[in-house]
Amino acid sequence: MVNWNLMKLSENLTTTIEQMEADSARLKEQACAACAETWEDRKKNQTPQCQFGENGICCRICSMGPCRITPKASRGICGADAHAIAGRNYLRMAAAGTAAHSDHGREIAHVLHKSSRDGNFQIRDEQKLVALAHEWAIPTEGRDIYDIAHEVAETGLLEYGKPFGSLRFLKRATDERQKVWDETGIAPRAIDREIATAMHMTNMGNTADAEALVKQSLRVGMADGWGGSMMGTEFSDILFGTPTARTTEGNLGVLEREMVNIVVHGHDPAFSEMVVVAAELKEMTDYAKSKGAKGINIAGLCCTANEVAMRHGVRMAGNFLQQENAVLTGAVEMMCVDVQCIFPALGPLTDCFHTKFVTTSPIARIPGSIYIEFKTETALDQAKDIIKMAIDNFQNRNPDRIFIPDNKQVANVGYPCEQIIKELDGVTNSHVDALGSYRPAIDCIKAGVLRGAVAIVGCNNPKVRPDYSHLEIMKELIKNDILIVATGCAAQVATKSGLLSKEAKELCGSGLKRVCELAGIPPILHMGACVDISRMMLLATGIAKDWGVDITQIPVVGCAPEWMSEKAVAIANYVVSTGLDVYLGIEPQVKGSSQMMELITEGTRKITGAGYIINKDPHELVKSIINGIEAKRTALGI
Ligand code: XCC
Ligand code: SF4
Repeated sequence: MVNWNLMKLSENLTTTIEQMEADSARLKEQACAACAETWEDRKKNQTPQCQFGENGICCRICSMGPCRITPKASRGICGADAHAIAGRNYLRMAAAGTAAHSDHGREIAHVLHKSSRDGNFQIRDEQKLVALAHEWAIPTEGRDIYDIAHEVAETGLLEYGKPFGSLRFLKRATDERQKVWDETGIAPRAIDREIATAMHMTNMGNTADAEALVKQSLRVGMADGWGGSMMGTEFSDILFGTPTARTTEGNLGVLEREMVNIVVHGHDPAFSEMVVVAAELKEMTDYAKSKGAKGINIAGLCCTANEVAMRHGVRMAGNFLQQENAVLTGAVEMMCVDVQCIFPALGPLTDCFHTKFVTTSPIARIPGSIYIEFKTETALDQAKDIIKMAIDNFQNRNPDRIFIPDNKQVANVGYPCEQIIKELDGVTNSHVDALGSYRPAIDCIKAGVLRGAVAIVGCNNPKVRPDYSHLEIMKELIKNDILIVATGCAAQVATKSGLLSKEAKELCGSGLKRVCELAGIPPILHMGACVDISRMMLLATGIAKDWGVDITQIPVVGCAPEWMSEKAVAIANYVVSTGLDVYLGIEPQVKGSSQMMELITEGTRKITGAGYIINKDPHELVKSIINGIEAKRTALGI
């Protein structure tokens, strides 16, 4: 376990957006000095952006096209109208997002299937494994734990392609939800089946009905949230341990001038876990010292950061739009990536610096990188080789080209459902029966001490002022006694600003502040990576069950202020399917179709009881979130 000398909280409780931007501006000078371009340059070159794409009304599904909808051409050559085209594009985004998350889940399932007592990957959470085996009616009595693990993994893998039935995890939902999913026909079958169906439906000459396309978007999203993502989370916990609360730090200030800096970036924890383990070996630190460094500093980026922070306390260098900044410090010996959210720009960018760029997955092959295909059987040795390569690169730093911003903040991370329940036990002693339930939180909500909870998730996006929307919304919500759970790059914004520290309670309304004090938690609970939004679905389900009301009734909603990835479209669809409203700060690319806009904001309410609320202005958006939560409270009579 990493044991950092954690910094004292800065005088100002939070690192402001202006301070973050000042760091970026200074790093931009580093880029200029190295003749390197960054996303800011490319964004300029892409402006103004194509309005056909922006509005979702360009179709290139067949080679009669591309067809674009204009005032003089209301239909493509085949006759598809704006609604069909925007709807098909939207469904394809949801399907691609589901494919990404679910394939990540599948990779972890394969790692679990290869786990062994004397191999590279072992079982760290036997309890969770056995519980899942029971849930899936897999025998455990008198069996070796690895036999159980392999059967659980195989059963999980079959969820991807089984010919009959719906997904096993759906049974975890409330009875009310299961009924809704069955009756409306959005209960997902095999995961791959839903992705294939989405691709088939959107193939030339198939579905042109926007409502049917939206319905399949919900269904394929469900295959992600209650399928592939949930499996990714469960199996990662079994293999690497269910995260627990721990203290770490975040922002570029975690990079160390005197140490070999290795940044792990991407999503799949199987690989980054190995790098973290290998970096702690004495032979590795000795080797680093022999090369003049004080040691090895592993830092995370994007969701990989969340994964290793929650399980090891590894410090977080930042989120999505900060990936180039990490290289621009001139102090990163190696950027080591697995899958998803990796800028191809890292190839040419690392060429301008001494940084070695290592890709490890056949899913993410990027020109300008050193490709070392990660294999379960040889994982630890490969991790050691990679770390040695980084250490050897330490001497190639250009001391005149190093700038590491000072800014970093303390972050309390690691709040999966299990941990949240544990912390809640501290809130009230009045309930003898409160142990192991969400009832203390429900009581706080009923009493009005907490008004509700918001799950803030997703990326940052140059379509808006990056990180600003996140920050404004987070600050306003906690001020209004609304607890936040966060994942992905949203959680990293909270990290960078200091909002994940326990001292951030000072920025809360009096109710939330009291809850934070009693439970010893920060006002924003870090639940992990993007796949861990499945944890949030279980959290909302648990609250609804303990409350005894429908999930659509509880004052809990989702919010993605700056989303950009197709994965976010899949997520938004399963959150809505689960019965929770989703507040978006970036418009889905369907504006060219009035039907699609109506369907995603209102139409889905008739199917799942929830929908999107979209507003690009963060101050307006947060107002509507608060109003939405208060409306749910009023409807419940609290
Ligand atoms: Fe990627 Fe997951 Fe988005 Fe961040 S938040 S930019 S998807 S790393 Ni999920
Ligand atoms: Fe044009 Fe229809 Fe082909 Fe799309 S499917 S490119 S609208 S002809």
